[in-house]
Amino acid sequence: MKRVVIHSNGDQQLIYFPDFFEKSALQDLITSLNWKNNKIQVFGKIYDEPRCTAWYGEPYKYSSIEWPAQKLTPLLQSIQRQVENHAEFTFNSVLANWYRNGQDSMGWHIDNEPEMDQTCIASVTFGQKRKMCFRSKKTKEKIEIELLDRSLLLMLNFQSDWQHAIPKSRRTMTDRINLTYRRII
Ligand SMILES: O=C(O)CCC(=O)C(=O)O
Ligand SMILES: [Mn+2]
Repeated sequence: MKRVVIHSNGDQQLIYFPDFFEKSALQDLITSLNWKNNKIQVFGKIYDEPRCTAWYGEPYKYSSIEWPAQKLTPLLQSIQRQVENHAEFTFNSVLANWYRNGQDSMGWHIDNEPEMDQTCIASVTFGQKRKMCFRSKKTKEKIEIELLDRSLLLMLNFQSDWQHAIPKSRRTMTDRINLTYRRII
């Protein structure tokens, strides 16, 4: 299997597998997950979050959104097992993100909530390829990668200095589903 080291600095690593899954699970995930388009508050104003999301696993809270415990679906469990075999790490939760078009996006952030194990976050892509951007707060270094259909990106100890984002695009784009497997402690 093709394995690309995008960034490596001690135990801080970004490892990309462009062709990780044989088959795309895009349509099955669109139809089987419990999608929500949440409202978010930015500087006191309420907006629709620019994507749909679904959380499975341990109960979890981020920004103003509270997710109750919800058992992973059989499809989410089967994808998790394939990822765990490669990552040599076990996960107990997954955030699913559905970008419906080029206007759906995710702003700059770090997945550094205290209850999240930051050793390994595994990010799976099905569907439309999208650009993912990283920037280091310390060195101002930037990394851009194109996340392809059926790919896996492992972020190892990558949540302290580096922020990441999925920018909007003016190109015509169709559905992309991202699954980020995490371990909540
Ligand atoms: O859609 C992606 O690839 C990134 C998702 C992400 O950063 C997150 O869910 O925290
Ligand atoms: Mn993230």
